[in-house]
Amino acid sequence: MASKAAAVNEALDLSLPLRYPEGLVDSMRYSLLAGGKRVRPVLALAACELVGGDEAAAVPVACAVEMVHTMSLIHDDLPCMDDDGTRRGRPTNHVAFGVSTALLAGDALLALAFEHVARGCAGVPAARALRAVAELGSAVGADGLAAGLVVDLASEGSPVGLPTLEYIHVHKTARLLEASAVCGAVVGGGTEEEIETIRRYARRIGLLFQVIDDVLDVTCSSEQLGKTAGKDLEADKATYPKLLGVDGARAYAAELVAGAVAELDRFDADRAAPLRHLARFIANRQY
Ligand code: GRG
Repeated sequence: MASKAAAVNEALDLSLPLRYPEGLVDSMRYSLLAGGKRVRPVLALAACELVGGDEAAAVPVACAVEMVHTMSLIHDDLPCMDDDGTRRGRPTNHVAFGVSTALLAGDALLALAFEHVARGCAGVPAARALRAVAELGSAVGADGLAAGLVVDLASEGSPVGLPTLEYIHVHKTARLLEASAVCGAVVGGGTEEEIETIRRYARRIGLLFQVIDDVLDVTCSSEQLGKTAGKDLEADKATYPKLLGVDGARAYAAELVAGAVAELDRFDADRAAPLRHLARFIANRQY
């Protein structure tokens, strides 16, 4: 995982050289290269290898999912959204560069993601590259991130039950993790059955990711999480620990990780080891 994340960091750096207009590109690089766990790109690379593909074929989609993720973080932190001052332990993009530049940096990263897949997948059969583009688009738009955030914002301050909470997290968080794995498997040449199995695995770890995020929000300090002090309390937001209790949320997380790992049983055990490990990494992460 560490070596995959290092390869992704290098590819991301190369994907966006500093150029005119420096103000915009600097702001894009500031957030894109700010660290982060690189879970989504690692998922894309590991899924590609799981279906027998060459890791190099998945590097463009791995970079693209991180670009989309970075865009979503920049936009999510804006004053009109979550209004966060800190991200990954440093000032948020709009604090460092101003709101207009941050908005445009997010937009430009979203566009770059698709451009990067279209240009970088030259060695991949066109039908596979097109399918990856469609998968990624669907994960970001009105059936994905944007939908999840709209429902999230609309439900602030009103009581939210488990089905709405699940809708929010499937769309805001799990869809992009799912698309990351599916795009990796698609460009790697997976069969339909393999792609759908990987989709089910990724959907579970996507939800797991959010359940753990919610648990960490109540069990870790804001400093440990690199968040603005006080923001993590967000009294009016529904979370899994609030609806299920911390122990209930942990039990749900255990169920999700077991289900995700079970999906991998149909694959060669050695090849599936990175994705098994990734599921456990997400379940056990402390930040
Ligand atoms: C503009 C079309 C369009 C969509 C964007 C802003 C937005 C709509 C959605 C918000 C999505 C969002 C920020 C969800 C939270 C996902 C999440 C759990 C983020 C934290 O991910 P980590 O822990 O972060 O992987 P690092 O820093 O490690 O990369």
